[in-house]
Amino acid sequence: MTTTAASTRRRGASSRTSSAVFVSASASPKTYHGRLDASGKKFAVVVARFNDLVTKLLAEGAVGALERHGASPADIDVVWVPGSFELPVMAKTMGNSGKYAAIIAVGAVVRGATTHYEAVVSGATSGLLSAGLDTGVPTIFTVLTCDTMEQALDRAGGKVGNKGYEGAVTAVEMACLLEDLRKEGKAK
Ligand code: INI
Repeated sequence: MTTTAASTRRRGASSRTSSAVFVSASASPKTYHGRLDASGKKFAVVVARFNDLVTKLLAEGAVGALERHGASPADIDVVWVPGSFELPVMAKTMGNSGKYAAIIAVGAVVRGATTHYEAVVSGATSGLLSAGLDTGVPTIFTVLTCDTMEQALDRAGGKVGNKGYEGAVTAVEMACLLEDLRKEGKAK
């Protein structure tokens, strides 16, 4: 059988001619997905005490998710700070310790409860983003921003689930993904 560039292309194999390079269609990108294996890794749950009716439930959800995915209780540190505004500095300094695979920042800012809702929300949001970027440690944003306490409770184990649990699963996924990429020298 005669092999032409066209027939080679149809079969998906590589072929080089003077005028064109055909890349093998059988080559596929290497794809990474974060495993959900928290075993052997250390995690920090940094929790705001403000609105602790809500944040206590979120923190319990986060710890439950970490343990459920294999983390040892001894490898989980839960650190309480006064309010959501204080989450970033704690997340950043703990992240810089190099001990943690990920940090889950937990808070609840309720609009009705404050005159400086926007200030607290924007401080926590940009501060936690910077903490993660500066330390390179996944810093998970689990700060509820709600209009009412009822909405917050709905997200802390109520009818909308537990965002603390979800945040911890995100932390495990990111920690595993970075671990795998670092093993191959593809992330620092
Ligand atoms: N902190 C919160 O975590 N949630 C809130 O709803 C809130 N309100 O309503 O004000 C709040 N304020 C405290 C703030 O986070 C700081 O602790 C405080 O401003 C001292 O820096």
